[in-house]
Amino acid sequence: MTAAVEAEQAYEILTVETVPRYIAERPALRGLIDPAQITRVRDVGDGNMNLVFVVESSGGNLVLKQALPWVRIDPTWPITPERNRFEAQALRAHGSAAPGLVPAIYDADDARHVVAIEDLSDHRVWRGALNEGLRHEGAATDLGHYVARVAFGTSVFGLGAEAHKAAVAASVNPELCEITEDLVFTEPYIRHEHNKILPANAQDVADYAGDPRVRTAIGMAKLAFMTHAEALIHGDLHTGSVLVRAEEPGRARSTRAFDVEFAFYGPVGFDIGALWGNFVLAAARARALGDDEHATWVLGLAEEAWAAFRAEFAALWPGRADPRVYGDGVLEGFLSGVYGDAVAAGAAKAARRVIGFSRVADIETLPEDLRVTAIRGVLRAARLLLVEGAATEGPGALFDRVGDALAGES
Ligand code: SR1
Ligand code: MG
Repeated sequence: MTAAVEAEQAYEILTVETVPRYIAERPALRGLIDPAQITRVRDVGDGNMNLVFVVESSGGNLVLKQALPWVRIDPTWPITPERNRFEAQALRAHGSAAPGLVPAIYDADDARHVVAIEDLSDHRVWRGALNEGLRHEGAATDLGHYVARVAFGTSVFGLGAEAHKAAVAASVNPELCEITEDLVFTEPYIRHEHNKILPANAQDVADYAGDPRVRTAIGMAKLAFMTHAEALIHGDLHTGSVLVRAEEPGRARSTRAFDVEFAFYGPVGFDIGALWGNFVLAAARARALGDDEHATWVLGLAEEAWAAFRAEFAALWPGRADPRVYGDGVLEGFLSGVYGDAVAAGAAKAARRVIGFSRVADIETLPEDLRVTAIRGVLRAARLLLVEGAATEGPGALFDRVGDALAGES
C-alpha cells in the first residue's frame, strides 16, 4: 500500500457498532435522529466500493454511505475517498435540477468521507427487479426526465457561460473517470488480467474486440467521454444505480438515481447509454431464460427513456441562458450528438460487463450454458450498436434490431 493510501486511511471507518456515536457527533444528524432512539443499524453495502448503513429509529430512518480508501471488493486496489465529496456535490446539484429523482442529502462529512441521505428502503434496486421479470412502468420515463433536467440544468444552456465554467472546474473527478476510462473503454479491448472469458465465448470476444470498426467506435467514444464537458452527468447510471417503487393505491410511483460518485462534466449521452447498455444485459438474460416477452418489454425501455429525455430537454430549451446563437437548429444538433454518444456508450457499457471487471447479476447468475448464449448475444448487440447504431433512425428501430441480435438473427 502506498504512503498516500496510508495517509488517506487515517480516518475512522464506521461499523454497525459505531454508527450511533457517529450520529450523535454530527449536529445535522442528531437533529434528525435521536441517537438514543436508534433501534437498529444494518450494514447493507453490497456494491463494489463503499460501506452503506441503514439507521433505523423510532423517529425515522436515514442512510450513511462511507467511502473506503480502497475498492470494497478488492482491498488491494487503492482509490480516493474524495469521491464522497463529488457524490455530495452532485447529489445537491442533481436534487436541485431534478427534484424527487435522487435521494435527499442530509449531511456531508468531508473528513470522514460520509454522506447521510434519505432512506429509500421501500424501493428496490431496478436491476434485481428487471432480473425477476418485474415491470416498473414509468421508471424509464422518470430516468429520461432525470437525465434531461440534469443535462439542461447543469449545462451551459441552463447555467450560462460563467457559472458553467465554475461548475466544470469544481467537478473535475479524475480518479473516478480513470476507472471508467480503463474498465469501460480500454481493458475489454486489450489483454488484461481483469478480463475473464469463458472458453466457449473466446471467439465471440475476439470477433467483437478485434473488429477494427468496433475499436474505432470505442476509441471515439472514449475521446468523447474524456473531452466533452457538456453537463454534470451521473457517470455510472446502470440499473444497479436506480431505485424503483411501483405505484400503489394512494402512493405514487417513485424512481431515484443514486450512487453519483462518478459524477463529472461529461457527455450527456453517456448517461442515456448506460441505461441502454443495461437494458441490453437484462434483455439478454430474459432471452436466455426463454422469456422473450420480458426481453421485448425491456428493450422497449430504450425508446421510452429516449422519448422522455428528448421531450423534457426540448421543453426546457426556451429557458436557455443565451438564445442569441443557440437557436433551434442547435437543439437538434445537440440532441443528435447525444444520440450518437448514447449508442456508443450503450455498447461499451454492455460489453464491459461480459468481458472485464465488475460483472452483473443479469448474466452471472445464469447457468454456464445460458451464460455463454447471453454473452454471445450481448457482444453481437454491442457490435451492431457500434457499427450501425448511429445511422439507424431512432431507438425504436435500433432496439428492435438489438432484439434480433440477441436472438442470433442478425
Ligand atoms: C472498481 S469497481 C468500479 C465499477 O463499479 C462501479 O459500479 C462502476 O460501474 C465501476 O466501473
Ligand atoms: Mg456504484
